[in-house]
Amino acid sequence: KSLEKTTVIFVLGGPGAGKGTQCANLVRDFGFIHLSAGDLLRAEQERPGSQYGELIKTYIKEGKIVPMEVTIALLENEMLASGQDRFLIDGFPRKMDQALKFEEAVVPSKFTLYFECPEEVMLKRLMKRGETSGRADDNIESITKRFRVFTQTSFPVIEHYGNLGKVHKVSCVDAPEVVYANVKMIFNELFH
Ligand code: UP5
Ligand code: MG
Repeated sequence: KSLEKTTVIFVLGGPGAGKGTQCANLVRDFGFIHLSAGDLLRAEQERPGSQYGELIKTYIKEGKIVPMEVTIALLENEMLASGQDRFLIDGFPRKMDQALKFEEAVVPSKFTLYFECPEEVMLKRLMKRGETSGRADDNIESITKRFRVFTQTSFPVIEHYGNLGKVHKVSCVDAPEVVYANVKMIFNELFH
Protein backbone atom coordinates (compact mmCIF):
# COMPACT_ATOMS: atom_id res chain seq x y z
CA LYS A 1 0.00 0.00 0.00
CA SER A 2 1.35 3.41 -0.89
CA LEU A 3 0.53 6.94 0.17
CA GLU A 4 0.55 8.37 -3.35
CA LYS A 5 -2.97 9.83 -3.49
CA THR A 6 -2.86 10.98 0.10
CA THR A 7 -3.96 14.42 1.33
CA VAL A 8 -1.89 15.70 4.24
CA ILE A 9 -2.63 18.92 6.09
CA PHE A 10 -0.16 20.11 8.71
CA VAL A 11 -1.88 21.60 11.75
CA LEU A 12 0.58 23.89 13.53
CA GLY A 13 0.55 26.47 16.29
CA GLY A 14 2.05 27.08 19.69
CA PRO A 15 1.69 24.81 22.71
CA GLY A 16 -1.90 24.94 23.91
CA ALA A 17 -3.20 26.97 20.96
CA GLY A 18 -6.00 24.44 20.43
CA LYS A 19 -4.71 22.17 17.67
CA GLY A 20 -6.14 18.98 19.16
CA THR A 21 -9.47 20.61 19.99
CA GLN A 22 -10.02 21.88 16.45
CA CYS A 23 -8.80 18.67 14.80
CA ALA A 24 -11.54 16.77 16.62
CA ASN A 25 -14.11 19.04 14.96
CA LEU A 26 -12.59 18.45 11.54
CA VAL A 27 -12.61 14.68 12.04
CA ARG A 28 -16.32 14.82 12.84
CA ASP A 29 -17.32 17.07 9.91
CA PHE A 30 -14.84 16.24 7.16
CA GLY A 31 -13.79 12.65 7.80
CA PHE A 32 -10.10 13.26 8.28
CA ILE A 33 -7.85 10.97 10.27
CA HIS A 34 -6.25 12.97 13.07
CA LEU A 35 -2.66 12.10 13.92
CA SER A 36 -1.16 14.11 16.76
CA ALA A 37 2.61 13.60 16.73
CA GLY A 38 2.70 14.37 20.45
CA ASP A 39 -0.01 11.79 21.21
CA LEU A 40 1.84 9.17 19.14
CA LEU A 41 5.09 9.91 20.99
CA ARG A 42 3.34 9.67 24.38
CA ALA A 43 1.82 6.32 23.35
CA GLU A 44 5.21 5.05 22.17
CA GLN A 45 6.72 6.15 25.48
CA GLU A 46 4.19 3.96 27.32
CA ARG A 47 4.55 0.96 25.01
CA PRO A 48 6.24 -1.91 26.83
CA GLY A 49 9.47 -2.82 25.12
CA SER A 50 9.85 0.45 23.27
CA GLN A 51 13.51 1.29 22.77
CA TYR A 52 12.63 5.00 22.73
CA GLY A 53 10.60 5.23 25.96
CA GLU A 54 13.23 6.92 28.10
CA LEU A 55 14.39 9.22 25.34
CA ILE A 56 10.86 10.43 24.56
CA LYS A 57 10.13 11.00 28.24
CA THR A 58 13.18 13.21 28.67
CA TYR A 59 12.61 15.18 25.49
CA ILE A 60 8.95 15.91 26.25
CA LYS A 61 9.62 17.07 29.79
CA GLU A 62 12.32 19.40 28.47
CA GLY A 63 10.12 20.60 25.61
CA LYS A 64 12.78 19.45 23.16
CA ILE A 65 12.04 18.01 19.73
CA VAL A 66 12.41 14.24 19.52
CA PRO A 67 14.72 13.09 16.67
CA MET A 68 12.65 12.99 13.52
CA GLU A 69 13.41 9.38 12.62
CA VAL A 70 11.24 8.32 15.56
CA THR A 71 8.33 10.68 14.85
CA ILE A 72 8.24 10.14 11.09
CA ALA A 73 8.22 6.36 11.55
CA LEU A 74 5.29 6.60 13.97
CA LEU A 75 3.33 8.87 11.62
CA GLU A 76 3.99 6.80 8.52
CA ASN A 77 3.03 3.57 10.29
CA GLU A 78 -0.29 5.07 11.42
CA MET A 79 -1.03 6.46 7.98
CA LEU A 80 -0.42 3.12 6.28
CA ALA A 81 -2.25 1.11 8.94
CA SER A 82 -5.34 3.32 8.70
CA GLY A 83 -5.92 2.52 5.04
CA GLN A 84 -7.32 6.07 4.72
CA ASP A 85 -6.15 8.91 2.52
CA ARG A 86 -6.94 12.20 4.32
CA PHE A 87 -4.86 13.19 7.32
CA LEU A 88 -4.48 16.05 9.73
CA ILE A 89 -0.90 15.89 11.00
CA ASP A 90 -1.08 17.82 14.28
CA GLY A 91 2.03 19.28 15.92
CA PHE A 92 4.45 18.14 13.22
CA PRO A 93 6.76 19.23 11.56
CA ARG A 94 8.35 21.27 14.35
CA LYS A 95 11.66 21.88 12.64
CA MET A 96 12.64 22.76 9.10
CA ASP A 97 14.58 19.56 8.42
CA GLN A 98 11.56 17.50 9.56
CA ALA A 99 9.32 19.31 7.08
CA LEU A 100 11.66 18.69 4.18
CA LYS A 101 12.30 15.07 5.14
CA PHE A 102 8.61 14.20 5.61
CA GLU A 103 7.60 15.74 2.29
CA GLU A 104 10.40 13.92 0.49
CA ALA A 105 10.10 10.53 2.18
CA VAL A 106 6.35 10.27 2.90
CA VAL A 107 4.11 12.74 1.05
CA PRO A 108 4.01 16.49 0.30
CA SER A 109 1.56 18.55 2.35
CA LYS A 110 -1.45 20.22 0.73
CA PHE A 111 -1.30 23.21 3.07
CA THR A 112 -0.68 24.22 6.67
CA LEU A 113 -3.43 25.27 9.04
CA TYR A 114 -1.79 27.67 11.47
CA PHE A 115 -3.45 28.50 14.77
CA GLU A 116 -2.21 31.87 15.92
CA CYS A 117 -2.40 32.57 19.64
CA PRO A 118 -0.55 34.92 22.03
CA GLU A 119 1.65 33.27 24.65
CA GLU A 120 -0.31 34.62 27.61
CA VAL A 121 -3.48 32.96 26.32
CA MET A 122 -1.71 29.64 25.71
CA LEU A 123 -0.05 29.82 29.13
CA LYS A 124 -3.41 30.20 30.85
CA ARG A 125 -4.88 27.27 28.95
CA LEU A 126 -1.95 24.98 29.66
CA MET A 127 -1.75 25.83 33.37
CA LYS A 128 -5.47 25.15 33.66
CA ARG A 129 -5.20 21.88 31.78
CA GLY A 130 -2.23 20.93 33.96
CA GLU A 131 -4.51 20.75 36.98
CA THR A 132 -5.99 17.52 35.57
CA SER A 133 -4.11 16.41 32.42
CA GLY A 134 -1.31 14.46 34.04
CA ARG A 135 0.91 15.63 31.16
CA ALA A 136 4.53 15.80 32.28
CA ASP A 137 4.99 19.06 30.35
CA ASP A 138 1.99 21.01 31.66
CA ASN A 139 3.99 22.86 34.31
CA ILE A 140 5.52 26.32 34.21
CA GLU A 141 9.12 25.10 33.71
CA SER A 142 8.28 22.86 30.77
CA ILE A 143 5.81 25.34 29.27
CA THR A 144 8.46 28.08 29.24
CA LYS A 145 10.82 25.74 27.38
CA ARG A 146 8.08 24.70 24.93
CA PHE A 147 7.37 28.36 24.12
CA ARG A 148 11.04 29.03 23.45
CA VAL A 149 11.39 26.03 21.14
CA PHE A 150 8.22 27.00 19.30
CA THR A 151 9.42 30.56 18.65
CA GLN A 152 13.00 29.69 17.75
CA THR A 153 12.64 26.39 15.93
CA SER A 154 9.04 25.61 14.96
CA PHE A 155 7.76 29.01 13.85
CA PRO A 156 10.27 29.12 10.96
CA VAL A 157 8.47 26.10 9.48
CA ILE A 158 5.24 28.12 9.35
CA GLU A 159 7.12 31.06 7.80
CA HIS A 160 8.57 28.72 5.19
CA TYR A 161 5.15 27.51 4.09
CA GLY A 162 3.83 31.06 4.31
CA ASN A 163 6.46 32.15 1.80
CA LEU A 164 5.20 29.39 -0.50
CA GLY A 165 1.61 30.66 -0.11
CA LYS A 166 0.59 27.43 1.60
CA VAL A 167 -0.65 28.66 5.01
CA HIS A 168 -4.21 29.27 6.19
CA LYS A 169 -3.99 31.28 9.40
CA VAL A 170 -6.78 31.26 12.00
CA SER A 171 -6.80 33.13 15.29
CA CYS A 172 -7.27 30.80 18.23
CA VAL A 173 -8.03 33.46 20.85
CA ASP A 174 -11.83 33.25 20.90
CA ALA A 175 -14.01 30.46 22.20
CA PRO A 176 -13.56 27.05 20.53
CA GLU A 177 -16.79 27.29 18.51
CA VAL A 178 -15.86 30.75 17.20
CA VAL A 179 -12.44 29.48 16.15
CA TYR A 180 -14.04 26.49 14.50
CA ALA A 181 -16.47 28.62 12.49
CA ASN A 182 -13.43 30.18 10.81
CA VAL A 183 -11.72 26.83 10.30
CA LYS A 184 -14.89 25.40 8.82
CA MET A 185 -15.12 28.21 6.29
CA ILE A 186 -11.68 27.33 4.96
CA PHE A 187 -12.44 23.63 4.76
CA ASN A 188 -15.89 24.12 3.21
CA GLU A 189 -14.25 26.10 0.45
CA LEU A 190 -11.63 23.43 -0.22
CA PHE A 191 -13.50 20.20 0.40
CA HIS A 192 -17.20 21.26 0.09
N1 UP5 B 1 -8.70 25.11 24.67
C1 UP5 B 1 -8.52 24.80 23.38
N2 UP5 B 1 -9.06 25.73 22.57
C2 UP5 B 1 -9.58 26.68 23.39
C3 UP5 B 1 -10.26 27.91 23.16
N3 UP5 B 1 -10.51 28.36 21.91
N4 UP5 B 1 -10.64 28.66 24.23
C4 UP5 B 1 -10.37 28.23 25.50
N5 UP5 B 1 -9.74 27.06 25.77
C5 UP5 B 1 -9.34 26.30 24.74
O1 UP5 B 1 -5.93 22.75 23.93
C6 UP5 B 1 -5.16 23.10 25.07
C7 UP5 B 1 -6.11 23.43 26.23
O2 UP5 B 1 -6.82 24.62 25.92
C8 UP5 B 1 -7.15 22.37 26.48
O3 UP5 B 1 -7.42 22.30 27.85
C9 UP5 B 1 -8.38 22.87 25.70
O4 UP5 B 1 -9.58 22.42 26.25
C10 UP5 B 1 -8.22 24.37 25.84
P1 UP5 B 1 -5.44 21.64 22.90
O5 UP5 B 1 -6.51 21.49 21.88
O6 UP5 B 1 -4.96 20.46 23.60
O7 UP5 B 1 -4.20 22.44 22.26
P2 UP5 B 1 -2.92 21.91 21.49
O8 UP5 B 1 -2.52 23.00 20.57
O9 UP5 B 1 -3.19 20.56 20.91
O10 UP5 B 1 -1.91 21.83 22.72
P3 UP5 B 1 -0.76 20.79 23.03
O11 UP5 B 1 -0.38 20.99 24.45
O12 UP5 B 1 -1.11 19.42 22.58
O13 UP5 B 1 0.38 21.38 22.07
P4 UP5 B 1 1.88 21.06 21.99
O14 UP5 B 1 2.25 21.41 20.61
O15 UP5 B 1 2.67 21.70 23.07
O16 UP5 B 1 1.95 19.50 22.35
P5 UP5 B 1 2.24 18.20 21.48
O17 UP5 B 1 1.52 17.10 22.10
O18 UP5 B 1 2.05 18.49 20.05
O19 UP5 B 1 3.81 18.02 21.74
C11 UP5 B 1 4.29 17.78 23.05
C12 UP5 B 1 5.78 17.51 23.03
O20 UP5 B 1 6.05 16.35 22.26
C13 UP5 B 1 6.64 18.61 22.38
O21 UP5 B 1 6.93 19.66 23.26
C14 UP5 B 1 7.89 17.80 22.02
O22 UP5 B 1 8.68 17.58 23.14
C15 UP5 B 1 7.27 16.48 21.58
N6 UP5 B 1 7.05 16.40 20.12
C16 UP5 B 1 8.16 16.16 19.32
O23 UP5 B 1 9.27 16.02 19.79
N7 UP5 B 1 7.97 16.07 17.97
C17 UP5 B 1 6.74 16.22 17.37
O24 UP5 B 1 6.65 16.11 16.13
C18 UP5 B 1 5.62 16.48 18.20
C19 UP5 B 1 5.81 16.58 19.56
MG1 MG C 1 -2.27 18.66 21.13
